[in-house]
Amino acid sequence: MTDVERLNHDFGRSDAVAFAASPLGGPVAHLEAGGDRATVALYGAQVLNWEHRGAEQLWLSPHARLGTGKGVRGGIPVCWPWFGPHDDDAAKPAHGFVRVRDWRVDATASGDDHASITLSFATRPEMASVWPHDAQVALTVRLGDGLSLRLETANTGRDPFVLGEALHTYFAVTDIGEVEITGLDGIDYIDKLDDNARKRQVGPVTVGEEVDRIYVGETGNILLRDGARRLGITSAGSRSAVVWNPWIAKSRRLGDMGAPDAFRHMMCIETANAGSDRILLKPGERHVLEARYRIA
Ligand code: TA6
Repeated sequence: MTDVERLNHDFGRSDAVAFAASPLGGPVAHLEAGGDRATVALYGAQVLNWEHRGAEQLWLSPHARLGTGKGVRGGIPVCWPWFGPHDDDAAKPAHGFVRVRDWRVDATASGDDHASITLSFATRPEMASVWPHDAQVALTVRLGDGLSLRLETANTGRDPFVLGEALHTYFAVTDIGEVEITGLDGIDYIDKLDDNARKRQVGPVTVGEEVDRIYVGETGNILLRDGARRLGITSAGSRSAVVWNPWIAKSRRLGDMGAPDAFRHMMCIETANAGSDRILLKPGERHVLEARYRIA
């Protein structure tokens, strides 16, 4: 029995949850509920696609490949157990290491109006050089009345650790010039492009240059407006949200964005525990980060 056959035998749920070998180079789960579809890679537990009423809601690089040991650009990367560059060691991968590891399928579920999958990753002693703590992280992706993600961390060790994390979501947009992000008015943010200066958001966020900001405060109810499209982003277990668009020069430096104007068709709005919103987790404690996306 192949890995995919075994996954379908153990966790498949007719059309609601079906595993397949992705042309991107690894096993994926295809979720279907109420006419909506989503694809979740076991590599990095990364949502790659989310289709609502036939329209793709997420942006994915044309260079996306699974299992390469590099992060997949696009969809919803899981940044864990740190967000951004490592505090002390620049040689360690940005956004933690679980987005470049294979996760285990723990469960699937389905009903008339939903389909879900739960994947998990547990640290092992041989990873101590990368991160010297014992922990388990589980992601549940639920398709139905939108797309929901629940990221639960358990400190299974004997020492406390500080957890940084994010659901680093790349939303597809018609054109960045049409984008307006509301729900952050009056919230302070760290401007990563201005020496981490602390600033206050006035009115909606619009994008006409590279933007890389960590908003900290009441960030639980955000609306992405893309022309006539309204996409609601609600969250729990988080008081920080990252807003990022690489624009022209950074896109060129990244090298895996695809077309030169690809930056005009994506907008990252990330539900996080980042900056001053990182979480101290003591032995035995758990933390849940949740995000829900709904087309208004
Ligand atoms: O979340 C914004 C950010 O931290 C940007 O600074 C940029 O580096 C982006 O993440 C992409 O990071 P990645 O490691 O996926 O290339």
